[in-house]
Order: sequence, then structure tokens, then C-alpha cells
Amino acid sequence: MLSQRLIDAINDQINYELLSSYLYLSMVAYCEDNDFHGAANFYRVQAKEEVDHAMKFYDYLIEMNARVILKGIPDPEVNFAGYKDTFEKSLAHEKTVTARIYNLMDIAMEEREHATISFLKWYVDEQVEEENNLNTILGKIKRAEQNPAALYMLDDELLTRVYVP
Ligand code: OFO
Repeated sequence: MLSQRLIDAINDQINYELLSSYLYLSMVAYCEDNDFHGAANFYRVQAKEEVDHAMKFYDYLIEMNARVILKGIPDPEVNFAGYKDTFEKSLAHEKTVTARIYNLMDIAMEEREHATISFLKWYVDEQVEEENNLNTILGKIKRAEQNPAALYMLDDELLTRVYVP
């Protein structure tokens, strides 16, 4: 039986994962509007993955006989200052997500909730991958910044990201 504190924290995280999806969908709209089709594809896949992250928590609560409580999602940011800005904001966002996952892990460890500790390990690994991907892309953007052809190639590269359910 999960504590109410843990159930509340997981419900908050379901909301935050859906908020993440909404933010990335907003970036898709911005990128499409500015002809950054590769980045738009990248964020489209990211938005779907965030819904998967939310649903993984959602199903976990159900499996643990706890009640899922959905909450409202605030308006996402809609104005970005360019290609690089979207990736900088994505990385900052993912760092916040990582801190939130660590906080959930801290609660689970404090409560010696071993099933939840085991469940959360997947998210810890996922965050390492997400931050690493964004850091790699940002590094490439910084190197290509003064070279429109290189930026164009990088955007093309991002067209190849596919959603794997
Ligand atoms: Fe769900 O990891 Fe990104 O936000």
C-alpha cells in the first residue's frame, strides 16, 4: 500500500509529464511555423514519449490500487527566440524533470517503498538519456551556429528520429 504522500507526488508527476508533452507540442508548432521541420519532428516524438511517461506512472498507480487524480495543465510557452532557444529550454526543462524524479526517489527511499524504488529506476535512466541527447544536439548547434549549411544538415538529421512506443 503506497502512502498518500507518495500517491500525491506520483499524481503530480503524471501532471508534469503531460505538461512536458504540451510544452514540446508547443515547440512543434513554433518549429513548423519557422520551417525547422527536423526539430519539429524531434519535438513531436518527444511529446509522444512524454505521454508514455505519464501513462507509465498512471498504470503504476492503478497496479498499486491507488487512485489517479488528473489536474489541469497550464498554458505552455509559445514564444521562442530561435532554434537554439528551444533546445536550451528543453534541456532546462529536462533538468527540472530529473530533479523531480530524484525527489520522488528520495520519498520512496525514505519510506523504504522497494517496489516504487525499482519502478523509478527506469525514469532515472531515461533522464540520463534525455539530458544527454539534448546536450549533444546543443553542442552541434553551437558548432554550426555561424554556418547555415551545417545547421540545415543538423535539422535534416533530426528528421530521422522515429517514435518507438
Ligand atoms: Fe518525461 O522526461 Fe522528458 O520531460
